[in-house]
Amino acid sequence: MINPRRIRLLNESHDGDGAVIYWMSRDQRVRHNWALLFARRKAELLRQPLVVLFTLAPTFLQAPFRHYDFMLKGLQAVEADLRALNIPFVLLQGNPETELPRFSENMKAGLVVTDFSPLNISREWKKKIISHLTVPLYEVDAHNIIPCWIASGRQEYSARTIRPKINALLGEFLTEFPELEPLASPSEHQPVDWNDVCRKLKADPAVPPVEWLKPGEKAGEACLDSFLRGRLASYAEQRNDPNAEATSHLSPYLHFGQISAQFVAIKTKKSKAPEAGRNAFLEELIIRRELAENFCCHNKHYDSYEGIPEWARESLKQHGGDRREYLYSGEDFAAAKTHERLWNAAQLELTKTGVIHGYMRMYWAKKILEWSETPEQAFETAIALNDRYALDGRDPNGYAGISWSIGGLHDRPWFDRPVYGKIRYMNASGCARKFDVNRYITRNEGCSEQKKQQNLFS
Ligand code: FO1
Repeated sequence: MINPRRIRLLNESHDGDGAVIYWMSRDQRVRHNWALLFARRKAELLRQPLVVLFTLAPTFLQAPFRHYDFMLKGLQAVEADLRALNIPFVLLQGNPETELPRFSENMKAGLVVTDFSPLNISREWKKKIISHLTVPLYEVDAHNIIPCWIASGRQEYSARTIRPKINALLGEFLTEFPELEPLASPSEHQPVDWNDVCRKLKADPAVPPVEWLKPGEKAGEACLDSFLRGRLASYAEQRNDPNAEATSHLSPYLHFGQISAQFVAIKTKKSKAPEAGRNAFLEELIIRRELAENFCCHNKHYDSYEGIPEWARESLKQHGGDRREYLYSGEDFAAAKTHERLWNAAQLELTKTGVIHGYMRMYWAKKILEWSETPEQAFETAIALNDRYALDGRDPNGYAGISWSIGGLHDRPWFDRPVYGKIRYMNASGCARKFDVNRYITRNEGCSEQKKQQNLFS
C-alpha cells in the first residue's frame, strides 16, 4: 500500500525494539500523509507504540507571528485529530537537532520517521540528527506526488524537460490513500499547553495573523471543495485576472502541509469541472510545483542570486550600469511607497492578506528588479518581502517564482532591453490588457480582508 520508493533510510541503523516516532515537520496533517502512514505501519509490524512529535524551533527563517499563528492553529487540530485515533502528539520547543535525539533516547525509541523537505535548513537538521541518533531515520516524501529524488536526479531546465519524467511516473505514484487506522488504546501523554507555547514564542508580532483564510486540515479541505465546486470552472480562462477570484487559495495549506498535493490532484481529476480548467490547474499543482521542488533539491543557492542561470546573471551584469528611472530601498517597497499605484496595490494585497495573486506576484517581482540599484539587491528584497508577508513564503514555490521573475529560471532568454537584459519583461499596460487594473487598485488600496472572504466563499 505504501510505495517503498517513497521512503529512504538516511543512516545505516537497524530497526530497534522500541517506540516508533514520527517527527512531523513539513507535512502537518493527519489524513493523506505517507510519512504518518508509514510510521503507523512500522508500529503495527514491530508491535510498538507510536508517537507523533513536532519540534517548534525558537525562530524559523525569520517567520513572523502571522505564520506561527497559522501553523500552530493547524497543529492544534492535528493534536485533536490524532487523539481521536488514540495517537499521542508531543510538541517540544527547541532546536530539533538537540530535541529529537534526546526525546528518542528518553522514549527508548526503535526508529524515527520524518517527512521530506528540499530546503537547506531541513537538510542541516537531519544531518546533525543523524550524527546523534543510534536508531534508523527514515525519510518519506509525503509532500510531492512523485518523490523528489525519483522525479529527476538533476536540476531540470524547465517545465518542458521535467513534464515527461513526471507524467511517466504518475501511474505509479498518483494512487489513492489508505485510511489511517486508530491505535488500540488511548495514550497517556499530556496534552499540549497551547497558551504556554504561544507565550514562549519569539515571533515578530508586527505581521499579524490574517482572518480571511482559516488554518488547518479541515479548512484546507473546505477551501479545496469550494474551489472545485466553483472557481475551477473559470480557472482556465480567468486565472490571470486578479479580480476574478478564479484561483485555488491552497498555497498556504500546501506550504504547511495542511493539505496533500496528491489528495488535491485526485479530487481535481474526479471533479466535474470542465477539462480545460482541470488540466490548467493540474499543470500548476503537479508540474510547476514539483519543478520548484526539483530546483531547491538540486541547487543549494535556491534562495540567493547565485542560484539563477548563468545566461541571466551574465546578461544582468551587462546591464548593471543602466540608468534606473526609479530607485527604491527595501523599506520603500515594504511600505508600498513607490510612484506606481498598481505595484503598491500588489504590495498592500501581500501585507494585508498574506497572499498575492499569482499573476501580480510576477509583475511585483519584476518591478522590484527594475527599481532596485542592483539585481542582487532586488533578489534579496523580493525574497525578504515574500518570506515576511506571504503565508506561503519560505517555500520552494516562492523561491522558484522569484528566481523565474527576476532571474530567468526555467525560462528562456528574451530580447535584450535596458535594466532587464534578457529577462522577460512585464509592464503595466500588459496588465491593463489582461484585467481591470483600476478595480484591482481600488480593492487593495481600501483593502479589507473581509472583502476577500466574501469573494472566496460566495
Ligand atoms: N517546521 C518545523 O519542523 N518546526 C518549526 O518550528 C517550523 C516553523 C515554521 C515557521 C514558518 C514556516 O513557514 C514554516 C515552518 N515550519 C516549521 C515548517 C517548514 O515549512 C518545514 O519544516 C520546512 O520545509 C523545513 O525545511
